[in-house]
Amino acid sequence: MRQKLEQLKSDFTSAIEQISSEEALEALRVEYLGRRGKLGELLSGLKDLSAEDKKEIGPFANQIKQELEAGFARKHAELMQELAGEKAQSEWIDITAPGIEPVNGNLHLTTQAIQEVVSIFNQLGFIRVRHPEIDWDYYAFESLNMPKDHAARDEWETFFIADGNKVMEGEKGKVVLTPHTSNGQVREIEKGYLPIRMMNINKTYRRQSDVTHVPMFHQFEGLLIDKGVTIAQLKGVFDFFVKRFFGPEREVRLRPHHFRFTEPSFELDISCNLCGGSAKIAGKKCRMCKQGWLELGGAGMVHPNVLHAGGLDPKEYNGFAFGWGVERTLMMKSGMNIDDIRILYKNDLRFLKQF
Ligand code: FA5
Repeated sequence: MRQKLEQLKSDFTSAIEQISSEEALEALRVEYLGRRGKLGELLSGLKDLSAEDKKEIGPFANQIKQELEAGFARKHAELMQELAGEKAQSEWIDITAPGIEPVNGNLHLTTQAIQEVVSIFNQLGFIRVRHPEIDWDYYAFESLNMPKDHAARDEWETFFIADGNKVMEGEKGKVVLTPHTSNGQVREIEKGYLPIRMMNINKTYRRQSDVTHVPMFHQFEGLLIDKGVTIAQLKGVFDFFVKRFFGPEREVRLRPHHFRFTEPSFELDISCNLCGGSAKIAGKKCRMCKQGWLELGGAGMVHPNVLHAGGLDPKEYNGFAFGWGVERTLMMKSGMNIDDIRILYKNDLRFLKQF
């Protein structure tokens, strides 16, 4: 029995040396130490020994068992360590290496300008609203004191929607792509909340395309209606905006003009940022402004007929309104150096990525 046990141990010791995987080790464990393993089989012969032999072989058999178990545990630990070493090699990552930067988009210049305009006018209590971008003739023209067939409408070079009334129910004339955001004026008054400090910003459309015009552009329309509103307040609002948007050095001027929906009316020009107000670049006429100033928008005191159209009594309420082009305004920001408005919508990433 003693010899058999010693033989078993030596077989186990040489077998375990050949083992190189966890699975093979487990198989060896089952073969020797399992319930029906070689050691168990040998020990089942103990019962046939004499009491004296049992006394001697019993502890020896126990010692062999412990040695096999210890050998198994040692090999197991060895294998685990090898495995961890291999993993460390194959799955190594350098956590200090710089990451891969995700491709980031950025807001279009026009959107950035709109956000800035909104935040400046917010400080004066003007709240952004949205009125339709496709609207009836009534709001775009008629309610603004421009009766049907009036010559003033020609200036707006408007796109009309063929059969527009088939898609928009209503009795307010033809359907147009709004040529200006002034369609929001009577719509805002009709809401019935007074006083009004509206900032309507939207896309607008006209049949025009050259260095200072695009067929689709944006306007921001301010409307203030209250009691006892003055032109001085309108000028104050412009000064506030211009200083914040363009900086303190830039010059603006109000020029008398004529709009059917304001009386008196003005246009607002800014000293051209491209030629520095000199009207010349390298001895040639500035192709952006041609005269040192660029028109940014129109303004004036709301015409009594417009107040009437919205259901207000002009003897009680008055106000001012203004509508500026967003693209022109952003182009005139210092340092912009954009000499053709159409570049904004050419989808040229080399240009757009700069902002
Ligand atoms: C108007 O559209 C008036 N509704 C403005 C107004 C509002 C006057 C409220 C009084 C009271 P005007 O047609 O001048 O006015 O256009 C205003 C501004 O929109 C222009 O000064 C210019 O900055 C911009 N704009 C007009 N047409 C285009 C265009 N095709 N492309 C880019 N910007 C344009």
